[in-house]
Amino acid sequence: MTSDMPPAQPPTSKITPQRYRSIWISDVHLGTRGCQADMLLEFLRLTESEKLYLVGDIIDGWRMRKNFYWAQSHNDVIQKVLRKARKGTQVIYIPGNHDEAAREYLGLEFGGIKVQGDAVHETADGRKFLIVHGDEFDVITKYAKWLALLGDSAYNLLLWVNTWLNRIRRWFKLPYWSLSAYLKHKAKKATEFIGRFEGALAEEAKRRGLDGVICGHIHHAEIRQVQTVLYCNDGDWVESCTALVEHDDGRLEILDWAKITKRAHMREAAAERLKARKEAKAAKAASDTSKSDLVLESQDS
Ligand SMILES: [Mn+2]
Repeated sequence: MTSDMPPAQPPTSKITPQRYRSIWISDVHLGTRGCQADMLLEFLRLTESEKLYLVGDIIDGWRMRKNFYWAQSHNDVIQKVLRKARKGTQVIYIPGNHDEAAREYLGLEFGGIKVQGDAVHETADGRKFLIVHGDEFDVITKYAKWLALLGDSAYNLLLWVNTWLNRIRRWFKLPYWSLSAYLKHKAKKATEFIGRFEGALAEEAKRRGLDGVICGHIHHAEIRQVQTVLYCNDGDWVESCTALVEHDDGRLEILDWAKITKRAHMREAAAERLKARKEAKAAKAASDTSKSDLVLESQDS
């Protein structure tokens, strides 16, 4: 992701603020260009909760790194979280592998934010969940990216690239090589990887005698029953902009913030179009009346 990306959509007024019992976010990657800080900021502004869990990889590489990137919006996210903590939200921060420097401060509290290696959360309906970032259970991290690649339009693009690639290969008298088959193989590996990751985390929850696990790390939001336990992943704020929330009755749900804001913007645009159409109609009606007045006047004279 580069700086010449189109700016994020402006905050919309059409989203009603929501209150939840608990909210889980992870994989924000503040300090990288990929971080969707504006989207997250809007999410934090429009949601409230008793508990806010930061499930790791919140700040990426706060040890000096060459391509460290920091924008005002990244500061704003931190300020917003600190303010929530001041105003009474219980904020629990569980460091991940990209912010592992914070693992030196486990058990401490900063500005009302508790730093912990893991946590156990009890839902309103009495279920107990293990909260961990999840990198401890990961064998190979990078595969998840391939899965996102295989959306429909991306797949069509790949087929097109494949055609051209092989035309070029033919010029060089190289044998046909199927890019899509290669990527499908990678995607299969990704699915296998996610399956193994979910299995390992579910196993850990079971071992601890809990009802489920809530984690992040692989940037893939999901709520899924794995054997006897519930596996929940809150996703990320780099690609998908998702959070996990707990409703007052203990029900867990994934919020797809990108989709929610997109819908709100479409509603807003539709309302504006309707308003413009009404105004045009009213203006036309007004001019019609004045015209007929003119006709009447001319008839009078
Ligand atoms: Mn991670």
